[in-house]
This record gives sequence, C-alpha cells and structure tokens, in this order.
Amino acid sequence: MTGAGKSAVGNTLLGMDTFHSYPAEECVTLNCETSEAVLESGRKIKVADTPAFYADSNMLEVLNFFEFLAPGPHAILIIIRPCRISKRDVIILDEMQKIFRDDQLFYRFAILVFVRKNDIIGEYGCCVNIHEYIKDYTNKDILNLYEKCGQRAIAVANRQSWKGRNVEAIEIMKEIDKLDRVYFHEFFQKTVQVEELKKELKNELTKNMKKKKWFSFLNFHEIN
Ligand SMILES: Nc1nc2c(ncn2[C@@H]2O[C@H](COP(=O)(O)OP(=O)(O)O)[C@@H](O)[C@H]2O)c(=O)[nH]1
Ligand SMILES: [Mg+2]
Repeated sequence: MTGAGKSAVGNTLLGMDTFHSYPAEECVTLNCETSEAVLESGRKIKVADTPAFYADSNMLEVLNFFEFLAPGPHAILIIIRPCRISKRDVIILDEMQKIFRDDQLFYRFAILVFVRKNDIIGEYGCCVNIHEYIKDYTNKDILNLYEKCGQRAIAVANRQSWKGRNVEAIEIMKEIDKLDRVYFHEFFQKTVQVEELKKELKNELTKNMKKKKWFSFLNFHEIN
C-alpha cells in the first residue's frame, strides 16, 4: 500500500532517516532500497524497503534483495496504516507467497506492523493494545491475515522524537526475535536458488499476463 508507512518503519528500525518517507499520492519508493545499521546494542541489522505491491513486476523486484539480506530475510514486516488496508492489498499479499513457494513459509516470518499507534491505542485511541484493536475494530480480511501471521502484531508511532522511535525499534526487534530463523537461513543461502526462483516466477507471471489479456478481451466482448 502506498503511503502506509513502510519507509518510516524502516527508518525507525535503522535509527536514522535513510529511506524517503513523506506524504505522496504517487509511490515514493519505486525500487527496493536497502540499508544497514549497527544498533546501540551492537547488533547489525539490514533492512530492505519495498515499493507498494500492485504490479507483478514489483514481485520480481523483491527477489533482487534476497542476496543483500542473506542469510535472511529473518522477518517480513507487513506495514498497515489503520483503516486504509483494502481487500486488494490482502489479495496481493497472498500473491507474494509465490516467491516463497508456500504460504506457510511466508506467513511464518511475517509480523503485522500497524503505524500511527497513537490513533488506535492509549490516550487518544480506542484500545489498550493492538490485539484488542485487531479483534474489535478491523474487518475479517485483517483478522484472517492476523491469524495467518500467528497473531503476531505490533503498533508503532513513527512520527515522534528519535528517543521515542528508538524505543519502538526495540519493541519491533523483540517481535522479530520471537521468530524462528533457521529455516530461512538454509532456504535462501545459495544465490543459485534465488536465480532459479526468479526464472520460475518470471515464467509464471508471463503465463498469468497472457491469461489476463484473454480475460480483458472477454470483458470487452461482453460490454459490446
Ligand atoms: N502520524 C504518523 N504518520 C506516519 C507514521 N508512519 C508514517 N507516517 C507518515 O505517513 C506518510 C507516508 O509514509 P511512508 O513511509 O513514505 O510510506 P510508504 O509509502 O509506505 O513508504 C509520511 O508522511 C509519514 O511521515 C506514524 O506512525 N504516525
Ligand atoms: Mg516508501
């Protein structure tokens, strides 16, 4: 989703303004961008920021940063702006599974990250925690996504002082640390495998595109 806050969360995690993050109707992040940082704790992290996924070509783009994230990725953060996620966004997420070959693998490493925490939680929000918010205030598509992600969810406020953002970053890292990371290490370690995946995905997308053309022709035919 464009303008969700993906780049902002990336910056919060890194502890600095690396990715472009500002209000824009058009997609600000067009290609996957990567950055790394050494946290106060001494831990090294690598973050890949992605564009909004609305086109098949974006998905191929994701494969390009697997090498950068090796031996990860260790976590997939699905950034959600409260009340702005659409059914289409959820469907696109499901499409992402193609890259990981099976949905369980994709969602096993996924965490829902709701931005604009202050709008939904605490003094100005409606809930005491993110889990209550998801259960009481979101629709069944999000609930379904939440279940697929093993009920892993966190809310963060990106628009605040760096002192506050650093605290949010620690909380996100805690969620990431709860994930089992061994499997990814083995799965994506070899670049060869990534190349194979790319080829496979390209073939499948080409097939899908041909199918789409056929369907649009059918629609055209029906209207006339
Ligand atoms: N108030 C508030 N604004 C946020 C938060 N996170 C992101 N934003 C704003 O949302 C806008 C879009 O963010 P951006 O990171 O560029 O979204 P992206 O397109 O998903 O990468 C920017 O103006 C951010 O400052 C948040 O937690 N609270
Ligand atoms: Mg962005």
